[in-house]
Order: sequence, then C-alpha cells, then structure tokens
Amino acid sequence: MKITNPAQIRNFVVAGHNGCGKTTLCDLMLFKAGAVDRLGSVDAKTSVSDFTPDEQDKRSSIYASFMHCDWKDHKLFLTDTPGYGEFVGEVISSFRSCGFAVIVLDGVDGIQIGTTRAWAFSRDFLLPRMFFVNRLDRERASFDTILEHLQEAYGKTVCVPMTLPVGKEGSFSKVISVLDTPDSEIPADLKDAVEEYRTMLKDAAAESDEALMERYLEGEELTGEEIAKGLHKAIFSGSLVPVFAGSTAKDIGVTELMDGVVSLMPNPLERVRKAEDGTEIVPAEDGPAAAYVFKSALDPFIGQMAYLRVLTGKIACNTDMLNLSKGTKERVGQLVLLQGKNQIPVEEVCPGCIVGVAKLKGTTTGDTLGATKDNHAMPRQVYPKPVISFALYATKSGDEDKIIQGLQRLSECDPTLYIERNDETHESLLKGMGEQHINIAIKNLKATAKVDVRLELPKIAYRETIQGRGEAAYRHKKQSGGHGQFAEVHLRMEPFEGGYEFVNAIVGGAIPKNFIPAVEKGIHEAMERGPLAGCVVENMRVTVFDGKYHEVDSSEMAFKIATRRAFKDAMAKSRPALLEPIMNIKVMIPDAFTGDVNGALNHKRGRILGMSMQDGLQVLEAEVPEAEIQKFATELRSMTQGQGSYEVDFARYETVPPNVMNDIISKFHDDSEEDE
Ligand SMILES: Nc1nc2c(ncn2[C@@H]2O[C@H](COP(=O)(O)OP(=O)(O)OP(=O)(O)O)[C@@H](O)[C@H]2O)c(=O)[nH]1
Ligand SMILES: [Mg+2]
Repeated sequence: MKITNPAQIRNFVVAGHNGCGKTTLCDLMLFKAGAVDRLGSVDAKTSVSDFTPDEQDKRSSIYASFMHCDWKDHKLFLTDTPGYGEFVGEVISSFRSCGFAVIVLDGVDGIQIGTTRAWAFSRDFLLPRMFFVNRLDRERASFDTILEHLQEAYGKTVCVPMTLPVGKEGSFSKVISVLDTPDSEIPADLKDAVEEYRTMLKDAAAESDEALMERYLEGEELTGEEIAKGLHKAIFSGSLVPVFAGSTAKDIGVTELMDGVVSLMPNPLERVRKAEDGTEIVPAEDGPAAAYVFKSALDPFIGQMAYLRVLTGKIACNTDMLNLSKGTKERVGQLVLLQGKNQIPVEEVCPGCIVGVAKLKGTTTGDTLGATKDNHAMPRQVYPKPVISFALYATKSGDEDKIIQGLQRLSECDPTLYIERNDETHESLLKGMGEQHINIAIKNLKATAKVDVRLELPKIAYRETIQGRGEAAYRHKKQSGGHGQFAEVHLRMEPFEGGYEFVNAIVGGAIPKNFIPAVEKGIHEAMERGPLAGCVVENMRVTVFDGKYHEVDSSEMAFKIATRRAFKDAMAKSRPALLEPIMNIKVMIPDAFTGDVNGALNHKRGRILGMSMQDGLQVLEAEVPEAEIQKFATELRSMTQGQGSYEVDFARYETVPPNVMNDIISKFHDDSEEDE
C-alpha cells in the first residue's frame, strides 16, 4: 500500500472534555468506514482506540491513539485524545501533528474545561475547528442550549450549525442538513431555524471572498460549490466553526460529520508551517521529504516506536534520512500505519500522514527528519511544567539506579514526566501533571523495569538564615592518650544579601594562616546542614576575628570542629530564621468555583495577586508557600469536580512565620531523634 495523494487526506485530532464520547466517535467512524469488522466499544473493552489494559480498566483514554480509514475517496487520519487534564502532554503532541480539530461536547454538560482547553490549543496551534455536540440522546440534552453557549463564548456568527437534531432526548431520531436537506423534508418546527442558519452560512461563505461578497450583495444566488468553497475558506481562517449535532451511541449525525470533514475541512497541503529558523515550509507532494517526530512510545513488545507526521514530500520505507535536529544520519526501515494497537505496513507515505517507525537509532521526540540537508528542522514542542512532585524511595534497597533509569526511559516518551534530583533535600523526585499521571507512570515502571517503589511527599527545601548580628567563641579541647586536640575560634556573623561571604580578620597570627582554610571548611560544613532544621544556610557574612592555637595539639580537624560549634552558637545569637520556597500559582476554573478556590488559597497562607477572565475561565493568580500546595492537584480536583487546572512556578524564598517555623523545627528534631 502507498498513500500518495495529500489533497485527499484529512488529518484531525478529536479533543474535548472527558467522557463526552471522543473514543466512541472514533470507533464508530472506523466501523462506518469499513476499517473494522466489528464496532469497538469503550464499555465492552473492545475499543480500537482505548486498547491498553489501563484504559480498559478505567473505561477512559490515557494515551493519544492513532487510526485511519477511507471515507468517500478520502483518507482520514484520526487521533483520539484523552479528556483528563493530567494527560495534557498527549493532547499537545496530537494537536502538533494534526491539521484540524474536531471538538466534541456533551449534549447535557456543554462547554467544560476540556472544551475550553481544546479551543485554546486549536488557537495556539492554528488549527481550524469543528464542533460535534454529542450524546444528544440523553435526558436533558439540548442542542439549542449548547449552541447558545457556544455562540456566547466564541461568537454568534462564528459557531453556526451545519446540522440540526430532529426530536429530543430519547426520541432524537436523525439530523437534517441546514444547507442540503430539501425544504419538503424539513420538519415544520425547524423551518425558521434552518432559514436563519442558511443565511448565516451563506453570509459566512460570501464574507470569505470579495468577489463572492459583491455578487451576494447584489442579490445573486451563490452556487452550492461557491458556498462550499467560501465555507472552507471561512473555516480555514477561523471566522467560522461549523457545529454538528449527533449521538454516537445511536449512530446519528456521524455520517454528516464525516461528510463535513471531507467537504469543509482543509487538506495537509493547505497549511504552511514555520521551521525553527523561520523558513516557511510549504508542503508539496514531491521534492525532498521532511517529517516531524511528535511522539515516541516504549512498547514492551516492539521496543521504541517513533511517531512521525509527514510535513512535505514522500517517504518510502527503507530510506536513509538525516536527523536535522541532531545533525546525524538515520535509517528509516519499515513504515506502519496505526489502527490503535495494530500496525499495518505501508510502502510510501505523503504529507499529512501519521506513521510509526520502529527502531530508529538516534532520533527522539521533537526531532525533524529530512531527505536532504536543505530541509529545515522544525521547532521543538514546549510542554507545560509539572504541577505535582513525589519523592521516590526504592522498596528494595539496591534498586535505586534501576528505578531512575526506568523512569528516565519513560520520561523520554512522556514530555510531561520529569525525574529530578534535589541536592538540598537529597531526594529523587518524580514530577508530573497529577496523581493519576504519576500512578500510571509508576505502573509502567513496574511493568517495564520490574522494580517496586514507594512515593512520599517530597521534603520542602527550606533554607536557614539570620536576621541580625551575633558573635560566639568556641574552644575545642580534648586530652586523650597521646597528644590532644586544641582550637579556639571566634566568629561574627551578619546578614548578607549576596549569598555568602567569608572574611578573615585575624591579626597577629591568633590563628595561624595554615589553619584558616580549615576554619572556612568548618563554616561550609555547618552551612550545608544548618542548626535549625538541617537545611542549607544562606545570606550571611561570616568573619573570623580571633582565636587561639597550640603548637602541638592544634590540627585542621580541631579547627573545623571548633568552627562548627562557634557557628552554631553565633547563629543562635543572630536572630535565626527559616526561609521557604514561595510559588507563583495560576489557577484556571469556571467562575462558579472562584469563591471556594479563593478561600482555599487564603487558608494556605496564599496572597491573591489578581483575577482575570481568559477563554471563558476565571484565572486566579497567587503566591503560595510550596509546603501548602503539595496536595493541591487532588484538592482542586475535588473542589471543582475536575473542572480546574493550574500551573506553578518557583518565585522566591521568603521568611517562614514564627509559629510555622516552630512546628518545622520541632518536627525536624523529633524526626532526627527517631533516626538516632
Ligand atoms: N448516551 C450516550 N452515551 C454515549 C454516547 N457516546 C458515548 N457515550 C458513552 O459515554 C461514555 C464515555 O465515552 P467515551 O467515548 O469513552 O468518552 P471519551 O470522550 O473518549 O472519554 P475520555 O477518554 O475519558 O476523555 C461511554 O460509556 C460511552 O458509551 C452517546 O452519544 N450517548
Ligand atoms: Mg476516550
């Protein structure tokens, strides 16, 4: 098989809130197109798209999955995406690889956070969109209400129906096409609506083209072909988002949706993309080929699989290509089209195709493959920062390296999964987009690396400092058997914003020069594990201004010990304080939850910095201590029934209030006693 005609390709991502029926829609499309013999079902665990055991258990998508089918002489490439916000990485790479978005909504719930997110991604990735209002067979479903909400949110003349439902809820029986259904077949109660939307669609079509507009204004009737062309243009520019009605459970409205995909939506040759160096990549059927690696997977059976989106030119199997991002050579062996977990070998692919390639040597997600040096590397995708972290502990000691390596391999395939070492708290951290996301990663780690881990809330990297000046002297003296130990050190400390400074103010050799490095080392050691709570100490100037030594008994070790003790005593006299990391947090929620979230943030010692509306959501910006938001992902989910999301970013260190500080210090001392 070869796929060589990009003009006949429609490559789209199916996105929206969880549970709105995206996967069911994909399964139904495959079945209607004859790509599968049996209709797959999420509920019966036979979905082509949700094929992993985890997805089948949850009856919900976790990973993006890639499918294809033929429809009316066109090849459709479908990418089904998970609706849960925690799997946003999968959604982002899918938007990156597709040509337009089918945004699915629930006929009862309408616009939800997943809808808003899909709308925003379509805008960011410059993808034309269409809406599919699904599940209209349910009780209380109302196409009119949802349409009204869409028009309010995204524009009255932007969201225009292409189909309208006949009947409601349980008696929803079919859809009619606004443009194509003959007047005689339009039910009486829909006649006015059809009239209104026909005019809106014709207006939209005419507005997309000046010549058409002129004729239209002069009262000429536009031909069906002209309208279709005009609508296509309007959709491509984003001024029109066609709305389709349906029910995937009852197979209503999906034929019309698929026809719309073919007749209204762009083919891959229409989209010009920008390479990393700014060069415009105009897709062509021929000429040197280029493809972007938008995702990789680690499959227990076949190893590493890279997913490519062909941007321009044709790629045949068994071809030598260049990895333009890394400047290396790469051999592309067998090419496969994906049908969920099934792989169908294909000899040649063209722009718009999504294709899997196994066993690439040195190519990873984000790289661009090109046929020649004259092709251009595409920009790498940027992914959101993690919002949740856990400290990793091996259940079986000795497994630590295996755990880190296993997770590193997983994070190569999942750009929203991060492994980090925190040198201050001496913990290995696993960071991700939410608890479910982390749990899935751990499950995959156990399956691929055969290790067991325990997750704990990470220690907070508090720091210690002083807010005043203080002095202390310490004499270390021991007489044990042979020659003894002797050193006396006098230290002064004061706040110093620059971080740390050491001053040697010894005069007259009270401490001989050769012991000064030992004093400095003693200070360093003391600063690595501060006296308050064992944290790193910072922001102070330490001056050694006096001391005593003994010809025979003084040693480097003695001076280090004396310094450490003097440091501890001086710190106690210099108004010591704990500093804690403060995070900037940006919470996105439907307006109805603003009061609750605001209250929760205040309760967490948060400072609200501002509120604004963005994409129909309330955006709350605040500063909150890191210690208070370690479980925020879970709290926000239950507070907003999964309708909230947030981003966090380190802002700065700030002094911990005294009551909180006392708790931290006593907890530290209790824990250290337990350890002893
Ligand atoms: N009544 C009704 N139920 C539907 C319809 N379409 C899907 N469902 C059901 O809704 C549930 C969720 O469907 P999915 O296709 O898994 O939804 P999804 O959007 O893929 O969900 P995520 O993968 O979690 O984002 C399943 O139980 C489906 O059987 C529909 O048109 N009407
Ligand atoms: Mg799904």
